[in-house]
Formats: sequence, structure tokens, C-alpha cells
Amino acid sequence: MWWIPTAEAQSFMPPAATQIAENVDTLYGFLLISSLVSFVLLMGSLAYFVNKYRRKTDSDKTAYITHDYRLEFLWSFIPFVIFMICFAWGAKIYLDMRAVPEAALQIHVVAKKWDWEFIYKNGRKITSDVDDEGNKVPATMVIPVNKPAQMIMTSTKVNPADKKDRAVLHSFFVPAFRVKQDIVPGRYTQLSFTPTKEGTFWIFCTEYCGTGHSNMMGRVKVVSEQAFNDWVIGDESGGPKELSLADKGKEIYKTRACIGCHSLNGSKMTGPTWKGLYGSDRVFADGSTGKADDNYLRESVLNSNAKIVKGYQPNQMPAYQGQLTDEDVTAVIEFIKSVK
Ligand code: HEC
Ligand SMILES: [Cu+2]
Repeated sequence: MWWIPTAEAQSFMPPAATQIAENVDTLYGFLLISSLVSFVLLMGSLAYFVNKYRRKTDSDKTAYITHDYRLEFLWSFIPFVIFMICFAWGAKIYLDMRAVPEAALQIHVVAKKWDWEFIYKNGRKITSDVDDEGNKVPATMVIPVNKPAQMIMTSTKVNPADKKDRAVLHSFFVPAFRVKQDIVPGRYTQLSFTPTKEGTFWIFCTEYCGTGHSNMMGRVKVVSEQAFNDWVIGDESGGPKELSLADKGKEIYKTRACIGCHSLNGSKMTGPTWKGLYGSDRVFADGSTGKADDNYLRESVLNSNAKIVKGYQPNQMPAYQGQLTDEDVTAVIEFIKSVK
């Protein structure tokens, strides 16, 4: 819109590289301009009335006015309307931001003190590196332009075996995308966006997380769909073949006894089948209900007694808390997602 300064003109904003970013900037422009207009109107009328009603002679007397319903209504109602516009507009953008587009490219984001790790479904793990001069090369996620991407994020310990270490809060922030989401140990949080510009953009941690916080940077590289496909294929042809996340999960399914109680073909064993489990509606023994999303599955794996599926017995499934690493759990969930 002509009355909104462009991203370049608002030199304090990085270029907008998603549709959401443009919507955020438009709302920001509206807030800026409506505040400016209100400021000028308010201060202008203040100056005008100060001058108009100033005491001009010694015998001047101010009229005794207690209130004016019409004025009071107006100065409450007009700001109310402006606030409601901002609220509705902001809520709309917020909901658009939270909506997970169908068929989004899912990437697992792991935050740990003090670095980023990106894990693709095919098992490719991208970490930071050090160049010949000893400088850090930030981990760089690659995604295709104009395709929705969904981050499934969690924070883990640097070394899962270290009993003293703790995972801490982080937050994933891509200024050019205008998206930001906290990352919490012990659960998954999500964020999705559709990049509209090719280029390389910074990812910052924006939750103060300790001494290495200021150096906790990553990058997201947005490339054409063709280049992205080449990148994925190039990955599969060269180097030692990584197991995909789902295949890793399948290994765990077989080697960690899940297979003894959970079928993949829909039949009922000691535990419920995994067929079609992901995303399905669950009914629990206490009558409550829920959806089998990433966080529910995580809780079920680590502490299955937290919610008992209706028709099954508590205390059957061993607690895997401390037995499986965060990465194992993510792999198992990817495997469950693949059992349709
Ligand atoms: C000794 C049997 C047994 C083993 C071994 C077992 N489970 Fe379970 N599991 C159950 C039972 C019984 C339930 C249903 C009761 C409940 O919700 O706790 C269940 C529930 C679940 C659920 C929730 C399923 C739903 O339908 O909502 C998940 C997820 C799960 N198990 C994952 C696993 C994983 C992963 C493993 C292996 C690492 C595993 N289980 C090993 C018996 C088992
Ligand atoms: Cu951090």
C-alpha cells in the first residue's frame, strides 16, 4: 500500500522474505501511521486550546465545566474502534502464522547450548562447522522457495549421558521471516512459514540461554525448488548413507521391545496398534480425549501412564524416560507417522 514505507525505506527492518513478513510490516506501518496521526491531533489540539483558553486578563475566569457526555463518548469510542481494528488485524496474522499448511516440509530443529542442529526426515543432520581459520560456520538449513516449511523444535542436552547437564530454554527467530517461537526442553513447539525470496537469512536464538547465547546463530538458505531437489539428491548419492528418521525409529521399535506390544497392521495386542495413530483422536480411560500429535506421542513413549488409552491397562508399558534420548523419541515419532 502506498502509505506504508517499504521495507527498504524502513531501514531498521530486514527485507521481508515471507508472505507473513509482508503482512506483519503492513500492520506495523498501520500502527506507526495511526500513532503518528493521533500524536499530531492530540498535541496539536493541546497546543491550540492552551493558547485559546489561556488567561489573557486578570479578570478572566474559566467556565465551570464538569463533563460533556458527547465528548467523553467520542474520546473513548474512537480509540476503542482503533484498538479493535489492531486487535482483529493482529489476531488474523497471528492465526495465519500458527496455521500449519498441508504438506509442509517438516524439519526437526534441535537447540542445545549453544548451537543449532537441523535434522531432515531422510536422516541428514546439519550442524555448525569450523573453517580452516578456526571461525565458526553456522549450521545452514536449506529449504525451497514458495513451499511451506514446518519446524518441529525441541531443546536437548549437549550430551544426553551427562546427568548434571540440563537442557535450557531457547527461541528460534528469523528476522527476515518475522517469525519467532520459544523452544522448550521436554516438548515440541512448532513454527511454519513459506519463504517468498531466495537468499540466505540469519537465525538467532532470542531467549537468553547462557554464556554462549550471543554466538548462537544459524542460517536458513532459501533456494529454487530445482536447486533444493538437487541438494537432496546430491546428499543421497554421496557420502555414507544415513538412516532416515523413520528407519531409525523402526530400529528402536524392533530392538526396544515396542514390537512385543504394538502392532503395525491394526491388530490389538497388549498395547494399541500404531497403524493410523498419528493425528488420530484418542479417548482415554478417564473419559477425556486428545489428539495424537507430536507432544502426546512423546509423553506416551516416555511416561505412558500419564494418559491411559481407553480399553488398555495402566502399568503395562515400561517407562522409557531416561532410556531413550530425545533424538530416539523423535525418530520413533517419525516412524509412527509413517505407519498409515
Ligand atoms: C509391555 C507392553 C508394552 C511395551 C513393551 C511398549 N508399550 Fe507402548 N503401550 C502399551 C500399552 C498397554 C499402552 C496403552 C496404555 C497407555 O496408554 O499407557 C501403550 C501405549 C503407547 C502409546 C500411546 C498409544 C495410543 O494409542 O495412544 C505409545 C505412543 C506407545 N505406547 C509407544 C511405545 C514405544 C515407543 C515403545 C517402545 C520403545 C512401547 N510403547 C513399548 C504397552 C507397551
Ligand atoms: Cu539459546
